[in-house]
Amino acid sequence: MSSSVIDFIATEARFGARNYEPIGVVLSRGEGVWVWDTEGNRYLDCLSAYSAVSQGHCHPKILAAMVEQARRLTLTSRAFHNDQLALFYEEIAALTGSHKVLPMNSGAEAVESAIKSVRKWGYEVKGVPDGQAEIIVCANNFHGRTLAIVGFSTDPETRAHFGPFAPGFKIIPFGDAAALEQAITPNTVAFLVEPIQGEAGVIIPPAGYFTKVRQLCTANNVMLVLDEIQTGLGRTGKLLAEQHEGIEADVTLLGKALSGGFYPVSAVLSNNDVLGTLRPGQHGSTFGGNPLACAVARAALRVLVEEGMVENAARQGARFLEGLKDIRANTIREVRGRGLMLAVELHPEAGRARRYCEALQSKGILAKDTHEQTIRIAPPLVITSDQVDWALERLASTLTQDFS
Ligand code: IF1
Repeated sequence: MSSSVIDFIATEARFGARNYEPIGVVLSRGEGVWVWDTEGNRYLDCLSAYSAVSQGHCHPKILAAMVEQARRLTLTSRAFHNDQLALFYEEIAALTGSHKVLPMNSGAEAVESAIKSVRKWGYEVKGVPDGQAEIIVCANNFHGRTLAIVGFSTDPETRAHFGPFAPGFKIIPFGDAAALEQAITPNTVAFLVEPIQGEAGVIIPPAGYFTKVRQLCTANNVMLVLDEIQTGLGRTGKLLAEQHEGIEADVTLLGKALSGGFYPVSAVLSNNDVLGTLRPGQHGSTFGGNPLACAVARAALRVLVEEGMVENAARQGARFLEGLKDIRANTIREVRGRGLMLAVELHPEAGRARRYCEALQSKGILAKDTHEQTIRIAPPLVITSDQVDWALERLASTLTQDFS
């Protein structure tokens, strides 16, 4: 390691809150599926900033839209109209088949906004007694880091010593429709769930689960809120993961790839009157819906569609999953994935996943461990067959290494 690398890392450690433990690489440039460190080493990015850079690093068309808009107008606040917001609404509504849009910035803000909206809908439309609204969520969920959200996390690391927490959430197992049926009461306003649990280790629910969930929510007048912040916008090989079961959420949350990684942009989309219950002064955000964010998001959505990234994610995801399944290594317990949201779960005896991620780094691949035993693989959706094969060769040789 050169002194400059040590310097960046040491300075971060000295001044920064130590809420992360990054892999020891300092990145300074990116293009498509590739990133380069300060020493000029190139890596295939198999994390894509947790799926925010789905369109590939520094996509030239998103970059051009951002620069062009930044020169004209960046922020007006919502006290005034701007000439990008209406176009963003129109385009995202048409693409996703939604009726109403609420623009926010981070993913967690979109989740918080959805929680506020479904509660309000519950009181004003469903007729739940004031203060009694219940929202059902799943064990091992990950929806962000704000207080309301960490309050219904089941991960001790995420929750511990951050309380007291907001009441009104009920936790059921993921993938268990009978548990949902039992948990619903007349005061239930929503079921908030990830189509595939990301942080939990890319957990795909049993086939038919979401069809049953949809039926139960409809039958009980409960809003189905799908957190597609990670699974949405092509990551799983469909524009929205809900399409794998042919269902439609009442409320859909998008973030991350909504900006192609240029800028924090998130959105709450609703198919009905949920967002319609918000009146002037009841919710907002200084930066939400600003012209720069809207111009970036419009370009991010446009290239996703125009360049066939969703179809490519399905094709390359299938190739990647096949390739992973073909690796004969006794370190592997299971490989899972849908589209380019993939994971390799290691046997406990194989040692910590982090060691394998560090070994992959030395071979030119950046991937991230989750929960000690799982290596998450989520490259940009622009990856080619040759690049998938290149990654598979390196994964195979790393996974047959013994770190125990
Ligand atoms: C971190 C995981 C990914 C999300 C879903 C909302 C949010 C996220 C389904 C909040 C955010 C992140 C944040 C990142 C780690 C990460 C993650 F490992 F935790 F699960 F992506 F895989 N809903 N996910 O996945 O969005 O407020 O962050 O914009 O470092 O905490 P945000």
